[in-house]
Amino acid sequence: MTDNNSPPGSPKVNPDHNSEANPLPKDDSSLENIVRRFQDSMSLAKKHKFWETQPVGQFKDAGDTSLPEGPIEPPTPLSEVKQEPYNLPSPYEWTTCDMDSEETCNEVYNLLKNNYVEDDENMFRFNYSKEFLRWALRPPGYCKSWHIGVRAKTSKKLVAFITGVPARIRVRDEVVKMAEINFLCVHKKLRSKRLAPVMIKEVTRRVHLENIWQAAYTAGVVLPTPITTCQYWHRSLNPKKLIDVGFSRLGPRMTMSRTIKLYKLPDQPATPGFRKMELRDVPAVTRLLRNYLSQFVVSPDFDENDVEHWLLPTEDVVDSYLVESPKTHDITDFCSFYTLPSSILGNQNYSILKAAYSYYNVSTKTPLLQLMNDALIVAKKKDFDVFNALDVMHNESFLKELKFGPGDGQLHYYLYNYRIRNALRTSELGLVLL
Ligand code: MYA
Repeated sequence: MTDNNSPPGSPKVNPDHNSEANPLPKDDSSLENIVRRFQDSMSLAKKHKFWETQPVGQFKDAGDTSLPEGPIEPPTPLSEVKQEPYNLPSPYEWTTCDMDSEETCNEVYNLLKNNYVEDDENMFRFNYSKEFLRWALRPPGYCKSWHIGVRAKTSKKLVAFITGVPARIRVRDEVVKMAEINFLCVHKKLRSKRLAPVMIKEVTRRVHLENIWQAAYTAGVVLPTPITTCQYWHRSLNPKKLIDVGFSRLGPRMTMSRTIKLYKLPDQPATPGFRKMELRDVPAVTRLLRNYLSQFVVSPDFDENDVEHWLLPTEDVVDSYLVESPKTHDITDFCSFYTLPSSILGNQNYSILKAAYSYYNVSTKTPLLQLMNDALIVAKKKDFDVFNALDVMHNESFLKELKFGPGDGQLHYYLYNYRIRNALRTSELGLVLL
């Protein structure tokens, strides 16, 4: 299994590491093919020893529209939730990571910096900043007990991590209290020892203790069963560096100077009234965003507190801009991106790739294409090397035209203990996880 979650990745062809998704050969009636199908199905059946035991959509049920949408298992009485933590292998112990502590935050930062998600070719690794981690892990109503670490008992070294934060997620007409699970990481030297299932069970237990029974998460690996599979697209802002570090390649019949010219952007945003979001804008942005997100099948149910936390600009973490009509002073459009650098592994000249990730964007008056071009312009001015976006919401409408190229990163979205009858189109998804 590769460790790829989503890209730090480079926009190259994706090596096929997902045989599960391969279609059957056209003529499937020969004995050879029947035997192969049987073997495949046996290996598939054995494939997910842990996930088979969990209340998630199972591969065998895919396409069975007779199964109802909604919770797969009912909640159990809180008194029946296991009160003690799960057992870890004896050299390890649980720790709750207090992200307010500078020391703990440093330990988490270093564990992830050295062991978290890499692209398939191990050229880049996510390098979430400490400020970003504090922001991502302390939204309104967060639970410290959901920031779970594993230490080696003797050295006290932090060797694994998993987190949850609370969120209200709307699925069609239902707003469901969920945990968003992220930052699952096991030290490279402790891989393939089945630590991850114990960590997932432990975070599940702690979420249950708060009377929450559903979760949302993303991963670069195929597990039972994605609600949708998105693709990352990349827009070069600093093409020379991207080519130098192997993130992208010079196109056929292209020179470096033609490439630089191709990706050049104006110095200033084009839209009159385009400005940075401020605290006073929270009510208007919340209205705009709630109204916009209501059209998607799955989206967060943001209130003003959430918008203040998740979207008010925070230096080097999240940037948000809006369009205030110069005439009416109405807030008509909004765009945002978060900052997630990647370490560049083994390059002589560069150690960090500065990437912006498209977050939530809403257009009512300014065409989305123009709004996103303005987002690219401000990202370029802030010295980002690349602007990444998933093909969620209405993003497909601007990707090609604004010179984004498809990447090799696929991102699968999952719900825990909540069945969706059919997989969604990516454009039906209104949720971006960090
Ligand atoms: S996605 C980011 C994941 N992190 C990385 O990719 C960083 C680099 N990799 C690692 O640190 C390790 O390889 C990890 C696995 C820790 C990923 N999500 O311990 P193992 C299953 C879910 O021997 P290791 C993110 O953070 C695998 O299929 N399951 O493996 C969201 C197998 O199970 P099965 C995963 O490689 C996380 C088992 O683990 C993932 O040493 C959402 C093998 O365990 C994955 N990304 O460690 C978590 N990768 O046999 C789920 C492997 O059945 C949350 N596995 O196939 C669910 C909701 C919980 C809350 C519910 C509340 C109600």
